[in-house]
Amino acid sequence: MKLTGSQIVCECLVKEGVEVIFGFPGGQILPFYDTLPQYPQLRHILVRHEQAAAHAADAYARVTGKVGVCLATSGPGATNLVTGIATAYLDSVPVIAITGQVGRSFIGKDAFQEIDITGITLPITKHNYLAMDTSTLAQTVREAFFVARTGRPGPALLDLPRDVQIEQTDFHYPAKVDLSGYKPVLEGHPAQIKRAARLINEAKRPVIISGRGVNISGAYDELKKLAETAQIPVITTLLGISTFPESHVLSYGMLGMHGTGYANMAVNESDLVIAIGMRFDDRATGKVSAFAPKASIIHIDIDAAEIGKNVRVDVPIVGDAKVVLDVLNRQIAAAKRTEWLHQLDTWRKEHPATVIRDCAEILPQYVVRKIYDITRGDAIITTGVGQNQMWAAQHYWYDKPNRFISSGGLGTMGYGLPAAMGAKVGRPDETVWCIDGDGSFQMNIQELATIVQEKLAVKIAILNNGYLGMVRQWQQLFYAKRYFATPLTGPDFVKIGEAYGVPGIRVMQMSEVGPAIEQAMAYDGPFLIDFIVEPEENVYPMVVPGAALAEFLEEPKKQTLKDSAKLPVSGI
Ligand SMILES: Cc1ncc(C[n+]2csc(CCOP(=O)(O)OP(=O)(O)O)c2C)c(N)n1
Ligand SMILES: [Mg+2]
Repeated sequence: MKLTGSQIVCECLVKEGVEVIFGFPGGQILPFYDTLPQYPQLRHILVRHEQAAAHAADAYARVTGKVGVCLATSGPGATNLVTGIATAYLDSVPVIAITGQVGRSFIGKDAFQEIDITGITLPITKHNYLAMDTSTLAQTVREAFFVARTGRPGPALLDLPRDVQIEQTDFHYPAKVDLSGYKPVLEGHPAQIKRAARLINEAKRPVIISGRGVNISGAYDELKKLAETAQIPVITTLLGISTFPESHVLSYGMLGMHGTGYANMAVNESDLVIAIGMRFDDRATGKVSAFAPKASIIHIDIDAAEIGKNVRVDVPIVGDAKVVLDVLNRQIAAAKRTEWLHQLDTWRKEHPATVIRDCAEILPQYVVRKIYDITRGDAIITTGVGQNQMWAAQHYWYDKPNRFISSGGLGTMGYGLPAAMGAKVGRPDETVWCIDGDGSFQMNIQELATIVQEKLAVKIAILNNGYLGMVRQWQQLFYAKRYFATPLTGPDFVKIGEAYGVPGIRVMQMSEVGPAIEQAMAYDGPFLIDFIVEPEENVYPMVVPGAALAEFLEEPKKQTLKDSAKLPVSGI
């Protein structure tokens, strides 16, 4: 059967199980766009900026576990994808980016809208391809998907010259992919697993640090089994949030720069760190030389390159978290560890993380808490970057798997809104809230149009502090309060929403917070709330850059307990 290059790509997408493509057209990808209507099973969602296509595909992939696909034209279309591809790369998200390229005979001639996108994205893709040969195109697409989704997932880019999209050739869907030199290892080494089990069984003060790898591999039950059998406290990284129920008695919240005091103290005092699917990012470790000084470290990760990269590791186990934990759990003895858990509970009482002080102004933490209350902890939360992101991490309690969708590694402002779009497309029956900053929201505000056109009922909470708040916080703490280039005006967000067709309200009183969230939930469609919050509120606790985890700063003002009756018995 002879097909065009465009048809071959579409056939392959269908065979790979793709249902949605987030994209934006242009000249060099037009033959492919002209072919898409022949494949109605491939839903195309027209974004308003290619960056949003990449973020939406990324969030779609995070919530579904499938590969997300984004599509752009050559030149500026392709370069607009770059931030989104980098975001997916740093958070290990399987995304396929398809870009148009100038015709093969024009490559290297600085043709109109020609850019070397494979060169540009080489360091931010797991692999990328310039498809110069139509006869091997099907193999290339199959390979790109295989690379993106297997092992440690990540983005792959496929650059399609215009004439390759048009050229006809025989189509054979390759039966399998066999890449010499790329053989992801799923099963951990039995001897190392045995060593790990012995260390765990002997440990007096063990902690588990759970990362996004647990979400990717779906190792929730296995993690819970390990924690419960051996009575080990579970601490998560930022992207490990939602890998272990936060109302569980063994959950001690997040570690790192804005982690709970007790999580950071536990890591500092522990004699064994069991790190699962996490990569010892500097925001998680604090000062590396002072990280877990009394502990042996077991590191379970699917990517061998992560072992020993940032911290010394005593027992490396390269493999998939679910597979490795399943084997490990069979060698774990039941234990009590009452004393150690009691110690953590004492630290939790001394350094509570759930308190929200009384304040005349609306506190952003309170907004997040109310969203938690009203959604009963059941929503998928996407975030911007900055204080809003940290409050969404700290004050919403994630009991169900994979509900926290945020740009961790790259810290990409502008992620929240397109990510909410992608999440809602991937999980249409779930409630999706985008908790955003006024700065972050303005970075991809144009996607309100996509949300309306596609009828995506996402709920938006802007924590409007009139600042690039996290940067202002650093200026306050480390630059003698010189607030340069951080005070920020915005448009009237409610009017902007209305102009796009998204109803919304502004909230300026504490008493209106709950009713506004209820109103958003009751509305059958997208809804925006502009919360005018205390402008100079800070995120605490905070481990300042370069400090050890145990040296965290706490909220200096006197705290009183608000809504204490609603606090879970345990949890962050
Ligand atoms: C694209 C991008 N540019 C700059 C930054 C640096 N940065 C980190 S947080 C932040 C402030 C974010 O402001 P806002 O979205 O209003 O959130 P807030 O901290 O006020 O909650 C900035 C500028 C970034 N993370 N991403
Ligand atoms: Mg702000």
